[in-house]
Amino acid sequence: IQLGGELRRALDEDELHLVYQPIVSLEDGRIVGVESLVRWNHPTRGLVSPADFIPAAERTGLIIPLGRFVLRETCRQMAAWLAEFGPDAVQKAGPNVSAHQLHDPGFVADVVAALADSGLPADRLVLELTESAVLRGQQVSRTLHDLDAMGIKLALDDFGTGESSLSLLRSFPAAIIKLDKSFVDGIEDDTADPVARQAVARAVSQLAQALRLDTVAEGIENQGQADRLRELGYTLGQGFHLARPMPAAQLTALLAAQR
Ligand code: G
Ligand code: G
Ligand code: MN
Ligand code: NA
Repeated sequence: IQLGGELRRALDEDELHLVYQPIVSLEDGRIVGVESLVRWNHPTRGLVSPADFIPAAERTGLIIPLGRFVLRETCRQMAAWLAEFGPDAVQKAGPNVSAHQLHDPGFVADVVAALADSGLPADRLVLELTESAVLRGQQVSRTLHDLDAMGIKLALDDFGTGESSLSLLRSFPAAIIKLDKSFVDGIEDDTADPVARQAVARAVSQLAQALRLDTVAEGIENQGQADRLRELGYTLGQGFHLARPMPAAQLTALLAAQR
């Protein structure tokens, strides 16, 4: 699909908005954080998935203004929740960040500006990075260390699916590991392959504990998975069983209900 050319218009015409998926305590069900996810409400195609337009945005370079919009909107919304519900309600929020953004020399300045304009404290912002986004280059490494020094939390997304998860942890100032959904699928089912997934999930939680990193198990679709992940050392989870991505107003109502 030829979405690249239309993305510029989408940005200019406010066709993009964010939804927020809660990250939930597996112990008491409370919302402790959120991941922000972009949505494109296209005038004729309807809702277009980011899986379809993020690659086009990366090809055309529009990922830079698009990513800036996502970052600014996430900070603005999170600052509003913080003001309304206080620091214990929803503790952190963050978007996904593309490799192209990390390679953009203006990225750190964009983050600084988004925090300053929203008033959001740096330690409330989580940036979700995939291993492939992080792997290469001195410039990226410098960027990551600058962000870490500001107090921003860096999360390694889709953990376990990359080529060098373990060696990356030595050089990357991560605060959070997000266990990929592929290790969560079927983990509640005690037959041969799920047992291997349990071993991986346990190893990742033990590694994270040793390195003093937080963990989030992703893609939890039923209570059996949530229970099993808790047994394997996970205290935080995300997934359709816990809560779907939702508009800001709906999450505001949930936060009001858990107050
Ligand atoms: O939300 P959904 O499951 O449709 O997301 C599909 C993919 O798009 C996921 O890999 C997700 O990380 C990615 N994605 C969603 N929102 C953003 C965004 O704002 N920026 C980037 N770079 N990726 C995003
Ligand atoms: O790649 P990343 O981890 O950023 O992808 C996040 C996307 O995964 C979210 O945008 C969301 O739409 C999707 N997602 C979240 N929870 C679940 C789940 O339980 N099942 C499935 N299939 N997708 C999920
Ligand atoms: Mn993510
Ligand atoms: Na992920």
